Amino acid sequence: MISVPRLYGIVDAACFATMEDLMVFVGELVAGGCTLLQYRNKSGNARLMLGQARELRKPSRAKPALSLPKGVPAPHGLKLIMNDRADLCLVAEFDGVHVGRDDLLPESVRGIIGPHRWLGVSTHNPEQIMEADRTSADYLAIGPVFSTSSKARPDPVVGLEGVRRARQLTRKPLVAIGGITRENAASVIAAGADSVAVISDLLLGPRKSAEEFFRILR
Ligand code: TZP
Ligand code: MG
Repeated sequence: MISVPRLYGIVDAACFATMEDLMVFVGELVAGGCTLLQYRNKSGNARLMLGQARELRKPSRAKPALSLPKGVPAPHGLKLIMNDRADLCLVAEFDGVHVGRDDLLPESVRGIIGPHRWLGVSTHNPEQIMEADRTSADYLAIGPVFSTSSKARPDPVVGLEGVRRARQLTRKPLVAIGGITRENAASVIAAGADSVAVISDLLLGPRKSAEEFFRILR
């Protein structure tokens, strides 16, 4: 079973005017203690996604001296998860993939990324949690916990009750997402989530924000 850090930062390309802005944001998050990041780009432009993903992978590109078995990703200080796209995860040498209802099925993704990379699956209700629990997903996401303006056509809000119910239905690491801030994050963890995935509340002062999330969720 994997261990997911309390804060899972989401880097949504739509939030940045330039690649430099995006990279500065990521650098700040890492300085604030973030070790798990998801790259999310809903533009539909695969070339752009791959270019940005490769840039993201660069700073911690150092490979270990020992040779690893085939399919075992090199250990990087920062775990990078690709949203939606298993193919781009492999080409950009990311550490995992996160998929939802409109993407390849979890087992199809597993077939592409192999047994070692992380696979995350979005869920929005008890049926989806039970279904995803039976897959080889390494962690499940539940949400939106609160209302969010960061996602187009979000599913209905599940609230803290939705997190509690999810916790009862799976032993896999549970990542809560949607409208989570430093104000409400402790209540989300108290409801049974292992980690909070955040877009908006990291954008203004990412380093300070990440540090505060870690302090609050210790
Ligand atoms: N999936 C469910 S809610 C959401 C995603 C990608 C957006 C989360 O962003 P924010 O700004 O932290 O509410
Ligand atoms: Mg998706």
